[in-house]
Amino acid sequence: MLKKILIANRGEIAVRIIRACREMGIRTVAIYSEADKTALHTKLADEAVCIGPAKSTNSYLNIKAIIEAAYLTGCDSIHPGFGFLSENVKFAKICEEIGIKFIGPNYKMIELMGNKSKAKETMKNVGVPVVPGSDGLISSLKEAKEIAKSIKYPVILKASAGGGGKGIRIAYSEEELIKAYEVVKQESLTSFNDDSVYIEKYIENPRHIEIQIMADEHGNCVHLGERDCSIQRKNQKILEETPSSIINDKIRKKMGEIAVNAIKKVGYYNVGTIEFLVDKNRDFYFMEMNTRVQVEHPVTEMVTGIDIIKEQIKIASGETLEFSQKDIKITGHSLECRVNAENPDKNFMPCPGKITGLHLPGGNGIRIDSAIYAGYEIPIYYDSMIAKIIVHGNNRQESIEKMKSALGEFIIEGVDTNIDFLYKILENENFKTNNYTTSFLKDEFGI
Ligand code: MV4
Repeated sequence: MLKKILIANRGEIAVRIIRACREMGIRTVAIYSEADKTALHTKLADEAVCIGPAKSTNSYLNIKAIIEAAYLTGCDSIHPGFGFLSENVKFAKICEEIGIKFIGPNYKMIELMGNKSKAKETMKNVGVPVVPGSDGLISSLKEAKEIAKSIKYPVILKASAGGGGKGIRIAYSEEELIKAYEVVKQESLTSFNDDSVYIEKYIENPRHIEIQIMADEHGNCVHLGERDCSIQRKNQKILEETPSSIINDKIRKKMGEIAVNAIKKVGYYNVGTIEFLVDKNRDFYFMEMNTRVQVEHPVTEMVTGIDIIKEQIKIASGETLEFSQKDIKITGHSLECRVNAENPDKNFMPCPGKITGLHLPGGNGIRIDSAIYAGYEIPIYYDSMIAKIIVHGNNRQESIEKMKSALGEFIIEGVDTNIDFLYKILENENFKTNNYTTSFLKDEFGI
């Protein structure tokens, strides 16, 4: 079993990992920037090392400083959390080269799945349904036009180095395709120094359904059901739930089996998420694979009873999975809402500042993952998410009631938040009747 883990992250996920380690009797080392001297993760860890100034590129993205901190404190492993260096190939590779265990997949898997076109090709070759489109990258506008003609408009152009909504453009006609092609290539070159692009049939108003997988380093793999993450604003998830009401047991079994089979065939290990687009006919297609633990992992924990962070650590310790697919049972329904320090009335402008008053909700089946406390100064340098409310009920209706109760009880003074906006989503008729797609916020709230 790993003995001392450096958590190469901050905020609620760093606290979440420290708590899991504490329960497992594993010592923890936090890293913090100068802006996080008073942060909760810095206080909760057994040791804490300041690794640089506030700016992420000089701290939480500073590979050299983080590796040095791990080395100097005698850590045998590093947990990257999500964001920051969690999908950084160079970081994972250096960990392997110097013998510090990266708690996640092999760096080659991170590299493969980070190349969206190669990821799609790989998944197709191991039996995962993919959206019709180009066979790999497109080399010219001429080729894009020909493929668009055969798959019919609308089409979507995607940067291979993109992901999570960056470097994509939709075209409803050849005229729009000509413009979109140039824009995506230029944008991708600027953002990722790589202008490789591929093209797909555009699926109108899909649902975003993702499958949580977990594999040990001995070839065993299970899936932990799906998460519906369709409620997003500018490709930022706001609310996630499981199970998804548009997925019946037959589709769930098929998606899970396809995902597990693919993972086994590519030789992936640790946790990962395979994202699918589900169209109105309930057909599903591979979208992307995330090679890290996700923000929304707690909803899966609530319905399966499996601690995903602990399992990551056990897998990285070389342990074999203690359960097989038949042991995985989905019980009840879970919802997560992301509470952000932002002002929805000012185009969701981030709103950092000092928390002058705080009361966190509680109750049966109500969990708060956060790193805030009364008097805490939310720094301006990082992500605006300050807490996740996760609820677990016997069914979707009860989960919605619990979430509304928790949102109503959540008191935070000194900063603006999106709590009232989240409440409006839960009261929305189309949300309540599960009649929503990825265009929900645009259709219902015009954003
Ligand atoms: C798509 C799509 C429709 N058809 N691909 C968004 C970011 C990245 N995950 C890929 N995305 C999409 N790819 C095809 N062929 C629609 C989206 C999309 C989306 C997908 C899931 C959740 C939210 C979204 C918001 C905008 C676009």
